[in-house]
Amino acid sequence: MAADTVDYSTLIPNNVGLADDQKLLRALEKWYPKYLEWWSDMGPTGFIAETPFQEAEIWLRTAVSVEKGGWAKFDYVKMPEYRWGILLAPPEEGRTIPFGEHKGEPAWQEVPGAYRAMFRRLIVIQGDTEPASVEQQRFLGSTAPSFYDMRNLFQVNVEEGRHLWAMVYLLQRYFGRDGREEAEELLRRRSGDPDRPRMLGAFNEETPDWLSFFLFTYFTDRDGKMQLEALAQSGFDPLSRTCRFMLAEEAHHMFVGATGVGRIVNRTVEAMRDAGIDDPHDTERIRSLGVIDLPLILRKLNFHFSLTLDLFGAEESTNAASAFHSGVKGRYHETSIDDDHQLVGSTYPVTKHVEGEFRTVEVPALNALNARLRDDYVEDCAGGLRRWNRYISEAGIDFELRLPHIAFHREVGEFASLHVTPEGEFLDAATWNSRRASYLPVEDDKIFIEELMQQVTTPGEFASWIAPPKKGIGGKPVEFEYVQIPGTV
Ligand code: BYC
Ligand code: FE
Ligand code: FE
Repeated sequence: MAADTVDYSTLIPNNVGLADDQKLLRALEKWYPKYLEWWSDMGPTGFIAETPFQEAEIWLRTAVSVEKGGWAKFDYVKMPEYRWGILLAPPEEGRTIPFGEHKGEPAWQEVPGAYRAMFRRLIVIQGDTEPASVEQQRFLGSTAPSFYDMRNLFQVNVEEGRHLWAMVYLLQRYFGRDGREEAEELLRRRSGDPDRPRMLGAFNEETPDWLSFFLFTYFTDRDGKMQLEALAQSGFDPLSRTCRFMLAEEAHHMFVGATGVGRIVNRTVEAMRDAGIDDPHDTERIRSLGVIDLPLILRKLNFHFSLTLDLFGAEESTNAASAFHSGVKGRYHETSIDDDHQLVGSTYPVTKHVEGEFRTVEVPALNALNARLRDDYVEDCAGGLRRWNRYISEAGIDFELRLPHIAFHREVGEFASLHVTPEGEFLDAATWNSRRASYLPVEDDKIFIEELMQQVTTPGEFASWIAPPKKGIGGKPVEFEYVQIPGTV
């Protein structure tokens, strides 16, 4: 079968020839019911009170091909019946390893023994984040601002589920018994559970409301994009192809975040203008309009951005150096970088703190790969902010959404436990803490948002705090019934 056609004849749609690999097929079919059990325990829940919400029909896209353009098909689907498939981007003929000490050698079709532990760890970490995000978002349906948004949430959720499948395929196909055990563990850990937490910090935090959800998909899914781009460079070809296909889905997740925050900002400035309010800090009056004040959006942004920076690991890392040197994990846009792709003996500028100030220090480039990917990430974040700020300035309001300094509110790496303001000023702990409420969301903000966010389930209608999107999705208009509740049709 051609690599770009997907086989739907097996329980698990795939373009990896599962039908011809009975052992693997059996392992995956054994894992499937456990996955479904996890989905029903930890997936979207309670989004329609008093009805069997698992029966709701959602207008979802399913990947049916791996060709660029036209890879997805839209239809009504009950989420538990979603066809989670195993899809790899088509192989690149004659692909060679693009970086590291094996640069120029043919890409590996099997895992080299010497790098097995490294690959296994990175694949498990990648796999762990996917179900974690579904767990974090599981209660959001019950406060969805519209059916359009609820559908987008569920689209993100089923695709994060598929991303878990993608990693589980690699584990079961290439890592034998260890891989099968890891695949089970991926279903056992739980976001925020003190006894068996998810592996990375940000994935144990709550995503309690829709502003958080949109900031998460804008900032944290974008870490996903950067990490997948780096893994897509890998010398291990099946990993590379898997990640390349995941990136096609990832783009929609960030679209949901970028447009979601943009629509919130839009609605706020529109309501302020209509009420004749110029001062973005006139909190009480702005909130009484049923919209979210811009300073609160900024505090939430500060939180999600700083938490996501921690996901890049320590600025200087020997793990990252080994992964690159061995051909396991590359850089963002590796093949378009103009250098020797080996980095032995070259340096990279890293911001560090030295005696209460920031200094740029040249460090060995191999050790600075986490810092470099983070720098690329920060640059990639800028586009959305430019657009959001344009909405604000066009409404004649004097306010700017800005990314906080990279050292603000960090728990991993060079800046962990420092007390730095969003503007990058060093403070002592007491002063920083006394000003915390102007940097990060506080209890009062949480209560306000919680009260504000009430579910809206009339097709085409939107909650007071968010503007409708410019257009609908999957070929349908904004007022389309993206979610059909059983018993109502
Ligand atoms: N929390 O040498 P270092 C996504 C640990 S998001 C807790 O700097 P390294 C998605 C680290 O594990 C993308 N622990 O580490 C988004 C290490 O521990 P051990 C997910 C942390 O390996 C939204 C120690 O600290 N994919 O897909 O260079 C929705 C030393 O650190 C954290 C990946 O991350 C943390 N934040 O860098 C759904 C790709 N940071 O092993 C999905 C795979 C570090 O010494 N992972 N530690 O005990 C990696 O590439 C790397 O593991 C990391 C860390 C970049 C995460
Ligand atoms: Fe993902
Ligand atoms: Fe994602």
